[in-house]
Amino acid sequence: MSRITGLLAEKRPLIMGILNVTPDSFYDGGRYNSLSAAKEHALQLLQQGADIIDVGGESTRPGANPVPEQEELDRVIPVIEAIRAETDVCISVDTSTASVMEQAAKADCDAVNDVRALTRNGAMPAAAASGLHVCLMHMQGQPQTMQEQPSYIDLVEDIKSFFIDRIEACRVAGINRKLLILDPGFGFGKTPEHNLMLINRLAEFQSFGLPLLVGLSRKSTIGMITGLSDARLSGSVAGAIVAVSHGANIVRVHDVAQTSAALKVVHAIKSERLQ
Ligand code: 8Y4
Repeated sequence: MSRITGLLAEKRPLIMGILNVTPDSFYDGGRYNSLSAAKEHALQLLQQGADIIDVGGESTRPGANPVPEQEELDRVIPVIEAIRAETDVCISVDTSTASVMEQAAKADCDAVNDVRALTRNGAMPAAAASGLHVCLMHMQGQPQTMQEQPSYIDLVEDIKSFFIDRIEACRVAGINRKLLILDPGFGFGKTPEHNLMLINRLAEFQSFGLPLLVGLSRKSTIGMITGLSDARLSGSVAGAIVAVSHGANIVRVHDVAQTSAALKVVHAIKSERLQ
């Protein structure tokens, strides 16, 4: 059994801790010190209760520029190798790039987290050959333009149709359905109202019988509600609690310690045990 399948079988919400290795974070992919800083950050996330470390070298913020392939490899692969040399923790690689998926699999990564749902050139066969888990995220449009004019006939039904198409494409490529994870893509080509509806109606995506992942940590919709202050942390934790209550199996977060404590309480209440 894969590490991720084993964790999902525990029937508790899992925490995916975000490890950014972009130049706007502390790690620039070049120097030893920054590699060791990235590794230390990963170990800190693990100690705070992360079940999965999500290593990403491409910024997908609205308006961000594409990253050259070699630069993405240089940022991400040494960090995955360094984490794996220290621990058995689950690692996902936040990438849409085929060669990054291939090299990450060689470095004993566990999952591909692709905001483009394996639509880039070569990504589908690379993910299939890797044998890794795949998170298929929904995005309307492209990162550069996705927030210009988001529009849906029916938000949930449109995203479900997208999942049907991508699950079928994975089947055709030879990816075992048991490896798939679905994510409605909070903040990716959606208005704030769309984002709130996604969390409110998250349980409708349980019809696929696949694990659900949601990432709302520190995103602008949360900030618009709470104000751009410390309150964004509480707002993100509140969102994670509701997402889990509505069926999320994995939450992707920056603030692992706080989210972990909150979700432990949620789980204790649901099971009426202190754990
Ligand atoms: C502050 C910090 C404000 C970060 C916004 C952000 C998701 C994801 C991202 C997600 C999955 C982000 C890579 C956007 N979001 N992967 N990745 N699901 N599966 N923005 O929601 O964190 S990056």
